[in-house]
Amino acid sequence: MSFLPVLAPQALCRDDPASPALSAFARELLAGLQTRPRCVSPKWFYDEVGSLLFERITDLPEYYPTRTELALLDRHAPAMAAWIGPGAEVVEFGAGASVKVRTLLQALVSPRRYVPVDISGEHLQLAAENLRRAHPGLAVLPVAADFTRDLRLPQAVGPRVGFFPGSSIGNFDPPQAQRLLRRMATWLQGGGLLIGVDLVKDPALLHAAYNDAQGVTAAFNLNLLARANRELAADFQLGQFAHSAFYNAPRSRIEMHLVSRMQQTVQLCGQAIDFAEGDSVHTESSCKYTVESFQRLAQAAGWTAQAVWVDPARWFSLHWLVPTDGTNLTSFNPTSGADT
Ligand code: AVI
Repeated sequence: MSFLPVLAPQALCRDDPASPALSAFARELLAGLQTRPRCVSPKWFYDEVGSLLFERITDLPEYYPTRTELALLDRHAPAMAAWIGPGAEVVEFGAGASVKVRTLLQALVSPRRYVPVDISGEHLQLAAENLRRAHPGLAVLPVAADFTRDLRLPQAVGPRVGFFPGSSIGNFDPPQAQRLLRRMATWLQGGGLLIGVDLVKDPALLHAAYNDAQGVTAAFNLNLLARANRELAADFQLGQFAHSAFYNAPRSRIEMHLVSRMQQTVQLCGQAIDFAEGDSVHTESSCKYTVESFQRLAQAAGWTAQAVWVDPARWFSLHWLVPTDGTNLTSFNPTSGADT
């Protein structure tokens, strides 16, 4: 189901929150609920249930990013492939079901290998098998890893190109995003990066995208608490928390929160966590950029924008970035710089 070891809940939840026996999820959730303002990383949304809920979000009429980005890929994949060049090794960060990369792989000239990286190992193996069937000649080497922490990639077999679609970069605040982009430059060994970035737009459209009529986004947000109940034997009453998503204009970001509907105490890993009515847990930020503000961020992280593709409504963008220092794909050396 997830990357967590299969252990009884009590083994994951000893009384001491610093205990190494606590799962990473338990440790981070406890720490996030004990700090002020309360805050938990959105990466914990994506257990099996959360990943399925996210797939449903991408099909919602209000959630424009996925279909807009797919349309951009469909339309401009040949131009993207021309920038990337032949014989590339494509490393996808947070690959999930590896859907978007298919259009890109089809357009690329003789891609050498596809390396999907994802936190969820099981999801990854399944997606890799599907992709091998769709591209019989392509080597597919999945890497199960939390790239927000560390990443060890196999030795490169061709010029490395990063693919980071979906505007997942928006789920990091700008300083974190800058750090992540810097680390990607190291992992890509002088290769380029094709990255999807959601754009600033009418707040009403943004509000609708994160407050859909069917309540799928609310279920996705609340699944964080449901996951704690399933995996950590916590006793969150889901009906006692409300999904809240709003556009924070000064920070150009959608914020998602879980808000306590009443005063209550929740048991989590031997700790009693108190909530007053209206107390909120910040579960996700989704930062929106202009083309220029994203290019500035990328530049501060050592990347230069060489090309950008934007849909006619200017809702979403895909950027082709190369390292500013000039060591890009043409200087690829297959014997240097591999991590393993
Ligand atoms: C994965 N990420 C880019 C999505 C977003 O839009 O920030 C996650 C999401 N959260 C609510 N709906 C979708």
